[in-house]
Amino acid sequence: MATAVFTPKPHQLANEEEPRPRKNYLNVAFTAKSWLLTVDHKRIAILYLIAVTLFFFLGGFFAVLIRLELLTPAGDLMQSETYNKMFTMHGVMMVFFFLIPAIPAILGNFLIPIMIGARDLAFPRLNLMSWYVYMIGGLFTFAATLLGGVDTGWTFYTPYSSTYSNTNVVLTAIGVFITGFSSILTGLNFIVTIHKMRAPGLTWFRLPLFVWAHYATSLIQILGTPVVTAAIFLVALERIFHIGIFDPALGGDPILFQHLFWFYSHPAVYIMVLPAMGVISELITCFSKKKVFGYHFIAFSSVAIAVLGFLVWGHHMFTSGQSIYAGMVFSILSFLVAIPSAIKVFNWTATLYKGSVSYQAPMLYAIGFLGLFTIGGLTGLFLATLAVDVHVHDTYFVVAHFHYIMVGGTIMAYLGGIHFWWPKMTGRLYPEGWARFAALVIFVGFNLTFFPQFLVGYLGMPRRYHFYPDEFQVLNVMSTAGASILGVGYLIPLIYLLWSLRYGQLASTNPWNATGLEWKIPSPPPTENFTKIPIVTEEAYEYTPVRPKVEEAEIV
Ligand code: HEM
Ligand SMILES: [Cu+2]
Repeated sequence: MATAVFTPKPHQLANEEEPRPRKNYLNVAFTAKSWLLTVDHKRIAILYLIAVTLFFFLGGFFAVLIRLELLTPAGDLMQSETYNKMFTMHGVMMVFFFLIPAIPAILGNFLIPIMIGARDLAFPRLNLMSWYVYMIGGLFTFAATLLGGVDTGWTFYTPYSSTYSNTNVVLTAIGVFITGFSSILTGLNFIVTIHKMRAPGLTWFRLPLFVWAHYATSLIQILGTPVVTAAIFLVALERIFHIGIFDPALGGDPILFQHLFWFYSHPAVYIMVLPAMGVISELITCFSKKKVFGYHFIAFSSVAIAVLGFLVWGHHMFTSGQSIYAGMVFSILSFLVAIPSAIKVFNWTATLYKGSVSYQAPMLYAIGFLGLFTIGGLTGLFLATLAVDVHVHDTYFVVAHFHYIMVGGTIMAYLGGIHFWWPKMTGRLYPEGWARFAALVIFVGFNLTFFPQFLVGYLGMPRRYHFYPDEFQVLNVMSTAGASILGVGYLIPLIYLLWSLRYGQLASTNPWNATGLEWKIPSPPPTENFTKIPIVTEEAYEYTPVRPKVEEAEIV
């Protein structure tokens, strides 16, 4: 099963003949110290991979409990207070400890220096520090979980979070606060690296689109994250010292929190999805063997999203009592932010057109992304429509919308990217048959879980309740069944990827026959990436067109 797809083609044999360098970044040293004090961006990426995977399955564990509770209309599995903690810890783990770091800190860290022909990031020690900061933040939040959890929702809305909740709000807030710095430091590192360390000849418009997407993401990380960290810090301050910031009784304003929170957290949704878009650009071109359609449009749309994303936060507050005129402006601006995303979807689709498309596992994830992200984005427009949002705000319709984008979009791209670069990162091929099977299971499980939530939300089921009227049960049972399939779908790659570390076929330098500097150095790369810094002479994605040659031959 696995071998069929990877039968080396003649041009790959040339690579196979290259002697495998004895020393690479993985086998250069084996001690725990050599890992925990490493400043190699590739090793730091692996540290993130391990930590982020743990948080993903921890967040997933809470999701399982939520879906089990919602199997029946009665709140029979847990108390409502416990249920509130379940969805809060699910959201906090998934957003702050999985979705935000996943692609930038793992794939971005590993690939950006290599893609731009550099030996490391601009500040390698800062990079290691980011990981420690992330881990310390994670430990605080994990401690809050062990000590009984937190129940405010991942949005920490005041005055509940600042005044009334008697759960571990401060500990969780400190965890999220600390982790914010890790994100800011990573963004800073990427921006300086991309500006300063590109190889000779690698102009801005020769950069892989993955790098453009991370550049735009980094802008949001350094401009937006400080705002949410400050807001969460203020919640903690008010709880501890009773300073009146959000509590009206003390002269504060609870809605102020929502402004501060969403000023970051709407752009933050693009921290989660822009890197995913970068991955998709790489996958679609490689598996269509075609130059990307509209390179400049895709590159600039990333930056446009980063800028416009800062102007729409009020669409989360249509029902908060904000002025109707503010609502109208935020509504129009929200429609605008959809345009650059749509441009990307059109360009990816146009790249597929007349490409020689092959359907290996990473491409299956990319195609899944296209469909699911489109549904997520279009339903975002429903929500951006003032009148519609008044009806579906805080219903399962919203839950379905953001899961289509965050799980259907970001996680699909993340898994596609992990499979695509797995041979580069580990030097081993994963079993292709199993990978395709898992991609299919995940796609089916995902849709069965979240599509019914659009319907049940539209019918009026509110989010964040542990019981519901009987008439919603059928749709909820479908959702729980889907979640079980999805859960199995996520476990399969975990198993075969670990298996491949030992038993997988050895990977050649360029198993996908892809362009890009990362495919010109050995798998796995040596610590210094490049023995000689490359000189770049061509545009990105110079795939030799396959079709036209055949046609010419036919004409002759
Ligand atoms: C086409 C672009 C998008 C538009 C117009 C849009 C619009 C909206 C609107 C209006 C809401 C508020 C709904 C409500 O609370 O009543 C919302 C919620 C949400 N959206 Fe989007 N969205 C878009 C893209 C995204 C993306 C890319 C992500 C994530 C990667 C995302 C994640 C979320 C989340 C997490 C929430 C819910 C927050 C909460 O209350 O917990 N959205 N979206
Ligand atoms: Cu938003």
